[in-house]
Amino acid sequence: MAPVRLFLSRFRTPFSSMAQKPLEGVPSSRGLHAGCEPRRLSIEGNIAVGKSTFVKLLMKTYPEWHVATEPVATWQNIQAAGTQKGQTTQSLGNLLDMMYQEPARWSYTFQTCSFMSRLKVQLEPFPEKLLQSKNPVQIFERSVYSDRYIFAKNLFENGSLSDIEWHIYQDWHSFLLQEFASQLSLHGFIYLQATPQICLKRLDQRARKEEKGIELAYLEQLHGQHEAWLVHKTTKLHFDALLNIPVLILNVNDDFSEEVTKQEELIRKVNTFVKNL
Ligand code: UDP
Ligand code: D5M
Ligand code: MG
Repeated sequence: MAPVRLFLSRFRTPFSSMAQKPLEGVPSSRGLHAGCEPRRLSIEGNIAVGKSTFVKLLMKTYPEWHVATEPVATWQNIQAAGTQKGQTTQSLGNLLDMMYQEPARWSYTFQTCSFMSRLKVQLEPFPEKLLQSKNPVQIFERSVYSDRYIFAKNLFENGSLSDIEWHIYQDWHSFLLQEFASQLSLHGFIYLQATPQICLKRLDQRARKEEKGIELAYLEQLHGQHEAWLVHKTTKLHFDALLNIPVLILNVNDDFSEEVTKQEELIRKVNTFVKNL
């Protein structure tokens, strides 16, 4: 429990019909979409709000979409550089755990790692199935933007990143995103919104061992960051391309993991949102 308190110190288908042809009726020429350029969306939301569960629902409903899940397993098992295929891999440690145990020591390192892994995922060439698709859609679980405007910003504000770390972080983050701007563009965000209390309940239920010291106050901070960025739009952003990206806000306080009616309601909203991008 104790180490996570450091984070707080400075603060101050069921849809068989939908699964067949989910985007039927989409006009074939709508701006850049025009049936060829993939629409790229990121699913955003607090820890344990249900992003991975939601992504599974999307995969079931839209098997032709391409989904990139968050590389948590990579962070839990950092491999030594140069480990070749077929050789015994050398694990250097569980960086997710290290960050939660000693935030002031490992938060900056974690940011370099999470950013690099997200950047690589977002830069990967479009998979063949997407190129073949009439209405291609690519989904990411979080993005290089939530890394900065949710986590890194929050870690700075709660004292886990020093002034100099935050400065250096922002410098390379801005530089790299400008360099790769054309390949990183997103067309929409889907924000899964729930109270921090619901997230804590789901976090306890998931019981990921690295997260057992997370307290409600940390989820409240992250909730505030999401609301400021995606709802109230008060977060200062540094990329023009981010300013006008549409945001679909889905309230997921009610359980949707088993509830077919709730799932149908969410998918209907996603369908309308994607059609209009
Ligand atoms: N979960 C739930 N009801 C929901 C959504 C999720 O009980 O409506 C559970 C899910 O089964 C998991 C936990 O909440 O045990 C966290 O969900 P997930 O891993 O999808 O959250 P993420 O961290 O990816 O947002
Ligand atoms: O997020 C996976 C876990 O990783 C969760 O404990 C939050 C943490 N995470 C993800 N990105 C970051 C950054 N950039 N900094 C700090 N912590 C991060 P989940 O919500 O469970 O899918
Ligand atoms: Mg997840």
